[in-house]
Amino acid sequence: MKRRIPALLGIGIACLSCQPATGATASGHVRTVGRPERSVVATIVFAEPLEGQSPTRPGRYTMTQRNKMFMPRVLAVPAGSTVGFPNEDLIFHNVFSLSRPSPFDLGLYRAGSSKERIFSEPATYHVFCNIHPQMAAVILVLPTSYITEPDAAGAYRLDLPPGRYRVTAWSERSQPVTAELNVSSGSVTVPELTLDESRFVGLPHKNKYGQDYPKTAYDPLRDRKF
Ligand SMILES: [Cu+2]
Repeated sequence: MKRRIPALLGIGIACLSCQPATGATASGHVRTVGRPERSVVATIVFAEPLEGQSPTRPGRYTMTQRNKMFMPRVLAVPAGSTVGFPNEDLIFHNVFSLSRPSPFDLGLYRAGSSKERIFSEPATYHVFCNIHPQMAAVILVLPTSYITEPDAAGAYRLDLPPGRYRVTAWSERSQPVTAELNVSSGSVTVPELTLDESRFVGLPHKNKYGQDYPKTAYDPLRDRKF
Protein backbone atom coordinates (compact mmCIF):
# COMPACT_ATOMS: atom_id res chain seq x y z
CA MET A 1 0.00 0.00 0.00
CA LYS A 2 1.34 3.41 -0.84
CA ARG A 3 2.67 5.33 2.14
CA ARG A 4 1.00 8.68 2.69
CA ILE A 5 2.44 11.66 4.52
CA PRO A 6 0.58 11.59 7.82
CA ALA A 7 2.93 14.03 9.56
CA LEU A 8 1.55 16.88 7.47
CA LEU A 9 -1.89 16.17 8.84
CA GLY A 10 -0.79 15.78 12.41
CA ILE A 11 -1.60 12.09 12.24
CA GLY A 12 0.71 9.16 12.85
CA ILE A 13 0.12 5.71 11.56
CA ALA A 14 1.87 2.58 12.66
CA CYS A 15 1.48 0.21 9.76
CA LEU A 16 0.52 1.28 6.30
CA SER A 17 2.03 -1.68 4.53
CA CYS A 18 0.93 -4.90 6.22
CA GLN A 19 1.17 -7.17 3.21
CA PRO A 20 -0.03 -10.74 3.80
CA ALA A 21 1.37 -13.61 1.74
CA THR A 22 -2.21 -14.65 0.94
CA GLY A 23 -5.55 -13.19 1.81
CA ALA A 24 -7.51 -10.26 0.59
CA THR A 25 -7.65 -6.55 0.36
CA ALA A 26 -10.43 -5.23 2.56
CA SER A 27 -11.81 -1.94 1.32
CA GLY A 28 -14.18 0.30 3.15
CA HIS A 29 -15.39 3.80 3.85
CA VAL A 30 -15.70 5.76 7.06
CA ARG A 31 -18.45 8.34 7.16
CA THR A 32 -18.03 11.11 9.70
CA VAL A 33 -20.90 13.23 10.93
CA GLY A 34 -20.81 16.22 13.23
CA ARG A 35 -17.25 17.27 12.40
CA PRO A 36 -16.90 21.02 11.80
CA GLU A 37 -15.63 22.00 8.37
CA ARG A 38 -11.90 22.49 8.05
CA SER A 39 -11.15 20.85 11.39
CA VAL A 40 -8.32 18.34 11.16
CA VAL A 41 -9.20 15.25 13.18
CA ALA A 42 -7.40 11.96 12.87
CA THR A 43 -9.43 8.91 11.91
CA ILE A 44 -7.89 5.49 12.42
CA VAL A 45 -9.10 2.12 11.13
CA PHE A 46 -7.74 -1.16 12.45
CA ALA A 47 -8.59 -4.85 12.08
CA GLU A 48 -8.25 -7.38 14.93
CA PRO A 49 -8.23 -11.10 14.12
CA LEU A 50 -11.07 -12.91 15.90
CA GLU A 51 -9.63 -16.40 15.42
CA GLY A 52 -6.27 -17.23 16.88
CA GLN A 53 -3.66 -14.72 17.74
CA SER A 54 -1.97 -12.77 15.02
CA PRO A 55 1.31 -11.56 16.54
CA THR A 56 1.74 -7.82 16.42
CA ARG A 57 4.82 -6.39 14.81
CA PRO A 58 6.05 -3.70 17.17
CA GLY A 59 8.13 -0.89 15.77
CA ARG A 60 9.78 2.38 16.68
CA TYR A 61 7.76 5.57 16.37
CA THR A 62 8.23 9.24 17.13
CA MET A 63 6.00 11.87 18.65
CA THR A 64 7.90 15.14 18.42
CA GLN A 65 7.53 18.14 20.71
CA ARG A 66 7.68 21.18 18.44
CA ASN A 67 6.20 24.66 18.76
CA LYS A 68 4.60 23.55 22.01
CA MET A 69 2.67 20.81 20.26
CA PHE A 70 2.94 17.05 20.03
CA MET A 71 3.39 15.99 16.43
CA PRO A 72 1.57 13.93 15.35
CA ARG A 73 -1.36 14.62 17.60
CA VAL A 74 -2.62 11.05 17.16
CA LEU A 75 -0.28 8.08 16.87
CA ALA A 76 -1.58 4.53 16.40
CA VAL A 77 0.93 1.73 17.08
CA PRO A 78 0.93 -2.04 17.61
CA ALA A 79 1.37 -3.13 21.24
CA GLY A 80 5.00 -3.53 22.20
CA SER A 81 6.13 -0.56 20.12
CA THR A 82 8.61 2.04 21.32
CA VAL A 83 7.71 5.70 21.04
CA GLY A 84 10.36 8.41 21.28
CA PHE A 85 9.45 11.94 22.35
CA PRO A 86 12.24 14.27 21.13
CA ASN A 87 12.11 17.84 22.38
CA GLU A 88 12.78 20.07 19.34
CA ASP A 89 11.84 23.31 21.08
CA LEU A 90 14.16 25.69 22.91
CA ILE A 91 12.36 25.16 26.20
CA PHE A 92 11.81 22.33 28.62
CA HIS A 93 8.97 19.88 28.08
CA ASN A 94 7.45 16.95 29.90
CA VAL A 95 5.42 13.91 28.81
CA PHE A 96 2.90 12.30 31.08
CA SER A 97 -0.31 10.28 30.91
CA LEU A 98 -2.79 9.40 33.62
CA SER A 99 -4.47 6.83 31.37
CA ARG A 100 -4.99 3.32 32.73
CA PRO A 101 -3.74 0.66 32.87
CA SER A 102 -0.24 2.17 32.67
CA PRO A 103 0.03 5.84 33.67
CA PHE A 104 3.52 7.25 33.14
CA ASP A 105 5.62 10.37 33.58
CA LEU A 106 8.84 10.81 31.59
CA GLY A 107 9.93 13.80 33.68
CA LEU A 108 11.03 17.25 32.61
CA TYR A 109 13.70 17.39 29.94
CA ARG A 110 15.57 20.04 28.04
CA ALA A 111 15.77 21.24 24.45
CA GLY A 112 17.46 18.81 22.11
CA SER A 113 17.02 15.77 24.34
CA SER A 114 14.57 12.90 24.10
CA LYS A 115 12.85 10.27 26.19
CA GLU A 116 11.20 7.08 25.02
CA ARG A 117 8.78 4.50 26.34
CA ILE A 118 7.67 1.00 25.36
CA PHE A 119 3.88 0.72 25.12
CA SER A 120 3.17 -2.90 25.98
CA GLU A 121 -0.48 -2.83 26.92
CA PRO A 122 -3.23 -2.00 24.43
CA ALA A 123 -5.04 1.12 25.60
CA THR A 124 -5.83 4.69 24.66
CA TYR A 125 -3.21 6.92 26.24
CA HIS A 126 -4.04 10.61 26.56
CA VAL A 127 -0.67 12.31 26.61
CA PHE A 128 0.12 15.78 27.94
CA CYS A 129 2.95 18.10 29.03
CA ASN A 130 2.86 19.19 32.64
CA ILE A 131 4.10 22.69 31.76
CA HIS A 132 2.06 23.53 28.68
CA PRO A 133 -1.66 22.78 28.88
CA GLN A 134 -2.09 23.32 25.13
CA MET A 135 0.06 20.24 24.46
CA ALA A 136 -2.23 17.23 24.08
CA ALA A 137 -1.99 14.02 22.07
CA VAL A 138 -3.35 10.49 21.92
CA ILE A 139 -1.39 7.28 21.54
CA LEU A 140 -3.60 4.42 20.47
CA VAL A 141 -1.86 1.16 21.40
CA LEU A 142 -3.51 -1.67 19.51
CA PRO A 143 -3.46 -5.49 19.74
CA THR A 144 -2.89 -5.67 15.98
CA SER A 145 -0.59 -4.45 13.25
CA TYR A 146 -3.38 -4.02 10.71
CA ILE A 147 -3.80 -0.28 11.05
CA THR A 148 -4.46 2.41 8.50
CA GLU A 149 -5.75 5.93 8.01
CA PRO A 150 -8.65 6.69 5.66
CA ASP A 151 -8.02 9.28 2.97
CA ALA A 152 -9.74 12.67 2.94
CA ALA A 153 -12.85 11.07 1.44
CA GLY A 154 -12.96 8.40 4.15
CA ALA A 155 -11.79 5.52 1.92
CA TYR A 156 -9.27 2.97 3.18
CA ARG A 157 -7.77 -0.43 2.37
CA LEU A 158 -6.25 -3.09 4.58
CA ASP A 159 -4.44 -6.17 3.28
CA LEU A 160 -5.41 -9.07 5.55
CA PRO A 161 -4.60 -12.79 5.73
CA PRO A 162 -7.61 -15.15 5.63
CA GLY A 163 -9.75 -15.23 8.75
CA ARG A 164 -12.42 -13.39 10.68
CA TYR A 165 -11.81 -9.85 11.83
CA ARG A 166 -13.37 -7.06 13.80
CA VAL A 167 -12.77 -3.80 11.94
CA THR A 168 -12.91 -0.64 14.05
CA ALA A 169 -13.10 3.01 13.04
CA TRP A 170 -11.81 5.38 15.70
CA SER A 171 -11.53 9.12 16.24
CA GLU A 172 -10.89 10.97 19.44
CA ARG A 173 -14.21 12.79 19.03
CA SER A 174 -16.47 9.75 18.72
CA GLN A 175 -17.24 6.39 20.21
CA PRO A 176 -15.50 3.71 18.13
CA VAL A 177 -17.64 1.84 15.61
CA THR A 178 -17.04 -1.76 14.55
CA ALA A 179 -18.01 -4.30 11.91
CA GLU A 180 -17.12 -7.97 11.54
CA LEU A 181 -15.56 -9.29 8.40
CA ASN A 182 -14.73 -12.66 6.81
CA VAL A 183 -11.62 -12.64 4.67
CA SER A 184 -10.81 -15.45 2.25
CA SER A 185 -9.11 -14.30 -0.93
CA GLY A 186 -9.46 -11.63 -3.55
CA SER A 187 -11.17 -8.53 -2.28
CA VAL A 188 -13.79 -7.90 0.35
CA THR A 189 -15.83 -4.85 1.25
CA VAL A 190 -16.23 -3.71 4.84
CA PRO A 191 -19.69 -2.36 5.72
CA GLU A 192 -19.66 1.42 6.00
CA LEU A 193 -18.65 2.68 9.45
CA THR A 194 -20.12 5.96 10.72
CA LEU A 195 -18.38 8.04 13.37
CA ASP A 196 -20.73 10.47 15.09
CA GLU A 197 -18.69 13.39 16.46
CA SER A 198 -21.68 15.65 17.03
CA ARG A 199 -21.62 15.19 20.81
CA PHE A 200 -17.94 15.92 21.23
CA VAL A 201 -17.11 18.67 23.72
CA GLY A 202 -13.48 19.69 24.17
CA LEU A 203 -12.66 20.10 27.86
CA PRO A 204 -9.47 21.29 29.55
CA HIS A 205 -7.44 18.52 31.15
CA LYS A 206 -5.69 18.44 34.52
CA ASN A 207 -1.94 18.41 35.14
CA LYS A 208 -0.09 15.31 36.27
CA TYR A 209 -1.16 15.92 39.87
CA GLY A 210 -4.82 15.91 38.86
CA GLN A 211 -5.01 19.69 39.42
CA ASP A 212 -5.76 22.66 37.20
CA TYR A 213 -2.78 24.21 35.42
CA PRO A 214 -1.67 27.52 36.97
CA LYS A 215 -2.79 30.57 35.00
CA THR A 216 0.87 31.45 34.46
CA ALA A 217 1.17 28.27 32.38
CA TYR A 218 -0.33 30.26 29.52
CA ASP A 219 2.20 33.11 29.79
CA PRO A 220 4.76 33.01 26.96
CA LEU A 221 7.15 35.22 28.95
CA ARG A 222 7.39 32.46 31.50
CA ASP A 223 8.52 30.00 28.87
CA ARG A 224 11.50 32.16 27.94
CA LYS A 225 13.03 31.49 31.34
CA PHE A 226 13.82 27.91 30.31
CU1 LIG B 1 5.71 21.44 27.24
